[in-house]
Amino acid sequence: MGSTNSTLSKIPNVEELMRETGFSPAHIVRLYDRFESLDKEKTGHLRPEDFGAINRLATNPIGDRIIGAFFSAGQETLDFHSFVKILAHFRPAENHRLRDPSLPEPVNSRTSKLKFAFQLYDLDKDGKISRAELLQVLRSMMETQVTEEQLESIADRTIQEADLDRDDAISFEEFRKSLDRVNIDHKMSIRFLR
Ligand SMILES: [Ca+2]
Ligand SMILES: [Ca+2]
Repeated sequence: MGSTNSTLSKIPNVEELMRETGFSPAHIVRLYDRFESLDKEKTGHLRPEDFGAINRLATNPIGDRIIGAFFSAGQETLDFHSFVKILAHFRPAENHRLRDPSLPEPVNSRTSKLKFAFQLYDLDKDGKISRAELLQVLRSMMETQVTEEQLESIADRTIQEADLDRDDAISFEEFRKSLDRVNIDHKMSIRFLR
């Protein structure tokens, strides 16, 4: 294990990483241990298969899509810095902290979290969640507990409630507004950070 400082000293540009992500030294060390345990071949990089070892993802119905979100198009491996930056999306937002407006929006802001969640639904990446996409995600999340008819009615109701411009799809703005009263940290079912 080693002390916090000896682990931190192994990570290049660790100060910058903490500043960018808002993670504490103790957090970074925990994530580093996590990364190392997933990186079985000790290459310093993770591949999508390595995420299969995360039980909560393996059993999450949209686990594959969440894993896909870690890898941008054409990217096959992930280094520690990218790993931490993506996980920073799930760090609870500090709503009341005063922020320097000249700095870029923190990665764990509500907007970033919502964007991350939105792309899990927007399967064809056209910037809108269609009824078919919503149905597909709902189907994979609820599996056998509900009938197809119930699923369709849930999808219809969700779209009706969120679809302000009546184009039968949910844009990012509509998605954001419909979730305004919901705690997004609670909504995101990805808890492998804790
Ligand atoms: Ca779409
Ligand atoms: Ca719409």
